[in-house]
This record gives sequence, structure tokens and C-alpha cells, in this order.
Amino acid sequence: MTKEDGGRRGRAGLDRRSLLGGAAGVGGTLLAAAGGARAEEAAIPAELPEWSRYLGPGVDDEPYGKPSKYEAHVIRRNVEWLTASTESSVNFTPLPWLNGIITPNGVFFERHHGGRAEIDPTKHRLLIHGLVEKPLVYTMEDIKRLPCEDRIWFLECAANGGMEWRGAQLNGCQYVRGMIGCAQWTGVRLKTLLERSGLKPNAKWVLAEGADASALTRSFPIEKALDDAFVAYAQNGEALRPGQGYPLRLILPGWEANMSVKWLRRIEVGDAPWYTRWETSKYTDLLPSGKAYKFTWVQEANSVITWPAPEHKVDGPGQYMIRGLAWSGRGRIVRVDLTFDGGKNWVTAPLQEPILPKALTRFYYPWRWDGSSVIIASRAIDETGYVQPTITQLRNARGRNSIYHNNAIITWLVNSSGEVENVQVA
Ligand SMILES: Nc1nc2c(c(=O)[nH]1)N[C@H]1C(S)=C(S)[C@@H](COP(=O)(O)O)O[C@H]1N2
Ligand SMILES: [Mo]
Repeated sequence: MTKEDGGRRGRAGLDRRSLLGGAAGVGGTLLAAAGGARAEEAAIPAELPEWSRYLGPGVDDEPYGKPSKYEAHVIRRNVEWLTASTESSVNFTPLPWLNGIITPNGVFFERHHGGRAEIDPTKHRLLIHGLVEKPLVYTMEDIKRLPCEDRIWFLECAANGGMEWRGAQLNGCQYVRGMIGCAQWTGVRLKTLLERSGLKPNAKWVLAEGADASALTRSFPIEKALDDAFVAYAQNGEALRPGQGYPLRLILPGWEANMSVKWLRRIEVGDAPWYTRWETSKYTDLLPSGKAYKFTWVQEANSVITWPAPEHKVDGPGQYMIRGLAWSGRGRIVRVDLTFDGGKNWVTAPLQEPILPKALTRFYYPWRWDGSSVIIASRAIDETGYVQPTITQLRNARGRNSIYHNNAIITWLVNSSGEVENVQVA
């Protein structure tokens, strides 16, 4: 043993003998205080581990940091059979391994229709035209000179949960609700850009177009454009990642993420909806009658338990923390209820601050598992009084032909061996 080691252990107050002695003396009390949690049972290792014996790498080996190699499972995943090609496809945020409400940029889900565009920001332009007094073209530098704001909002694909309309299909929290992410966005209000060009009196609708190979285009009412519509160039403190629309994207907070056009190159103001192909064929809600809803933009209240989940086995009876997320495209979450008996009884879970409108909200709940088979679920309620529906309620209203807007309560079966399965109950 070197002096270095002795010094370090001394500074940390880690004297092995006294700790062991202490633990032997109060072991019972410690265990009782922890309510059966496992951590206190662990013995202090007899040998100093590898990483305490040698110097680690210096500050020059990793100019842009990466997560620990032991976190290599926390990655976006796609489902091969879901789409014909990966260029028009989706990968899912690894929700069951994340904490808090902010999705790290490297694992924020991606949904592209023509692959990920790689844009040179010095060549990128944003055109504002149509029913405006003065059409304008912006460079990225121009946009960064305008009044900016930081806002935290979620983005959720309308197809989140879309595979589950007919039955529980994918056994993973990541796949069942992972088409969502929440970030702090920096940028400019669309209102600022529109006011600089000056709206003509008959300006009623706005079209947004992307510069990727799919040239995705969506239109929305002027009210949303002048309310909270946002043009973002940064996400969680850094420039947008290419997958999220670098160097510029639209964000329509609370609305289906399909409308949050990435690689934004053009905003046109008009007097009527455009009915782009994304609006007439792709992103519509098909009803049992064969008819479709015309416009369904808002992502209604939704929630999911991220621990336990099919990705996380419960490791024997004892004390745990339930972890979960709730959100609503209409505003703030006001309550999250939990059931441990398949929906017969509900308790209210405390919400973790901050509770922001149109953002993910985190809930935690201490849970003692007695080792019996249980069905657990969460149910979100938002500030408009809207209550997250059961899958039966949703099917009664919308049938089973839908792909989009499935915000049904998700039920996990924890079986007696601690395995967790995605099941559907009434
Ligand atoms: N230009 C462009 N914008 C786009 C898309 C696209 O393919 N091209 N996909 C849309 C869809 S369907 C979704 S769900 C969101 C996904 O945003 P993200 O990839 O940043 O998570 O972007 C939307 N904006
Ligand atoms: Mo989407």
C-alpha cells in the first residue's frame, strides 16, 4: 500500500476497521432504518479496487465527454420490423434508465422521413414570405441577434404508443412510450419573426417546411404562431444535434411533434390550411367508421412508470422507489395517481418540482413489494381536468384502426419472480 492510498482513504474518512466494527455493532439498526433496502447489507471490500490504485486519464483525452462505459445500455433503439427503411423511421428514447425531466441530447428520440440532414449552418437560410408586408431571408447569425428565450417543453411523436392499439405488443417501456423527449430549448418566438415581416390582414395560416430530403411541410393556425410557436437553435445548452434539426427547428409546444419541423428553411403565411400530404394522408386519426378526424394536434395527458418496467426486474421483496413521467400538451400536470391492483384502488403520487406546462413532470413514490404478483399503473390528470383514459375507454371512442394519439394508461404486470411485463387490462 502506498502513502497516496493511505492519504486518500484518510481524507475520505474511510478507515476500514472502524467502519466494519461500527457496522457489526449497529448492523441490525441500520437494516431496520433502511426498511429492508439492500445497500446496508454490503460488506466493505477488503482490497482497494483498481481505480483507486492508479492515476486516471488527464483532462485532455476527451474534449467532448461521453457517459461511463458501464452505461452502454442507455441508448436509443429502433424496431427493425416497424418500417421498411431506417431513413424513414424512428428510434426510441431510453426512458427506463433516465432521471429527472430533461432528456440528454445523445439519446433524444429521432423521427426522420428522409434521413438525417447534415446542414452547413453558414449556408442555411430561413425564408419568411406569403401574406406579409416584407418577406425576409435570415442567416443563422441574423436569427441569433434577435430577442431569445429559454423554454422547457416536451416533443412527442403522434405515433407514440401507436403499436399498442390492438393489444400489448412491445415488451419495453422504451418502445411503448419512448417517442418522447423533453429539453430546454433556446431560440426566438415565431411571433418575433412574423412581426418583423408584418402580417397582412388576411393572414390566417402558417406553413413550415424542412430542408431535409423529405421536405416535410405542415400548416397550423396563426393563433398558434402568435402564441407559443418557437424557432430553436439550441437544446440543453448546446447547438441542436443534426438529428434534432440542426441548425434550426420549429417547435409547436404541446402539439404532435410531426409539426415541429426540423431543418426549418421556410415559413409561408396564407389565408387557409394547406392540407399538405402530411395532413391529409399520413398524420390523421382513422375512426371505426372509416372517417378520420380533420385536425388532432394536441398531445393529451399521458404518463408511464419508468421503474419498474419490462427492462427492470424487481430484485426480490422489499423497499423500492417507483419512478415515472407524466405530461400534457394542454398545460401543467396537476395530479398523478398510482394503482397496485390493476385499477381498483388508486393513491396519489407526489409530483417533483419543477412542474412546467407542456413539459415532462417527474413523480416518485416509495413502494414496498411483498413479492406477490401485482398490476401497477399510473394515471395523469392535467390542469384542464382531463384524465388519462384506459385503453378500453380510448377504443370505445376511437376503435382500433388508429396509429396515432394513443395516450391510454399503461399497465405493468410484476409477477412473483419480479419480472415485469407489458399487459393490457380494462
Ligand atoms: N424536416 C423534418 N421535420 C420533422 C420530421 C422530418 O422527417 N423532417 N419528422 C417529424 C416527426 S414525425 C417527429 S415525431 C419529430 C421528431 O423530432 P426529433 O427527431 O427531434 O425527436 O420531428 C418532426 N419534424
Ligand atoms: Mo412523428
